[in-house]
Amino acid sequence: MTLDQHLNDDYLARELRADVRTGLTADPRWLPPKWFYDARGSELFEEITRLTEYYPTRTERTLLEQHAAAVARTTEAKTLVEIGSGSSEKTRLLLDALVAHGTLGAFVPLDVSASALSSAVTSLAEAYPGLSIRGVVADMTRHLRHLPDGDSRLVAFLGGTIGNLVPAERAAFLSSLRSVLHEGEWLLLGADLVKDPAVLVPAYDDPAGVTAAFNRNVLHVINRELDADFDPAAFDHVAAWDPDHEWIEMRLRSRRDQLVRIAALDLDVPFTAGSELRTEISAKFHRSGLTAELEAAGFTPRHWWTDSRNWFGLTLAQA
Ligand code: AVJ
Repeated sequence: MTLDQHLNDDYLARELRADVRTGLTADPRWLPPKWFYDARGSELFEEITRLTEYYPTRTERTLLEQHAAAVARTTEAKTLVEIGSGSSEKTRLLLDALVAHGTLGAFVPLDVSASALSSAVTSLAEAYPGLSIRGVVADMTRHLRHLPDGDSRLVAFLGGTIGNLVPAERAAFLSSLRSVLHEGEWLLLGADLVKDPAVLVPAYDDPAGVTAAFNRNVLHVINRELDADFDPAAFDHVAAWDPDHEWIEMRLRSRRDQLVRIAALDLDVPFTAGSELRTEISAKFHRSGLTAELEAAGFTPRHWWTDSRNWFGLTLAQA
């Protein structure tokens, strides 16, 4: 078992500085969602996946339970690559099916969070002693070229994380993924589907306040890493459905007029009461739109699975 660090501390630090400067001096203000996931943020996300209101994780898990064997039979993959693997908990369903099918030799989880990845790699190495396991700490939007080459690879991109990319980023991501795959290799994509906002909004604004804490965590990250003085309690958590873009937008809304100092950037950021900072989009899809995006990137969708409520979609596409 190994862990490849493509994101050394220096790279991460520079990237965070650049993102915070760009995002907090833009109008409207924004921050990329990947900065949620320090150790605490990854823990809070795991807690979100257990909330009653947050249906995507358990819906996708049920789909994987039902269809992992078909994925194994169809792909006969020798290597499973998981992008944005986090704790790799649902991955066990795929690993079990591929091991049972007798083809799998290697697992390559890739994630931006070294802490989530190293604990996942440790526990998976114990559970699957016959597999070669190689964790890759990398930013999926930039470092796909660091994916180990292989043949018969299946790339799993689950959890609906594709929805955290805006359309142009999605197109770039899917094309660059296609370009590192050989013809005939596979992508298993999990995507959250458009549904009643009365279901969507509580999934991103739970009464227990776990998602609010997850959202505010990015301010703690900036305070710690960039010597800033955000008062996270001075920001309200906002989750809004945008019907035109068909995405959920998470924001932090300033409760009062305040000036935030980001010492490491020598930057002062004024917030007026009610002004907002966008921290995440979580796009929701229709089958037809996903198919079109996959085809535009050079993939051929081969299978589509959804639950009885049509809440979440799993699609298996071939390069
Ligand atoms: C990382 C894509 C699975 O967008 O639903 C959960 C992150 N943000 N609650 C999502 C998230 C707020 C999540 N994914």
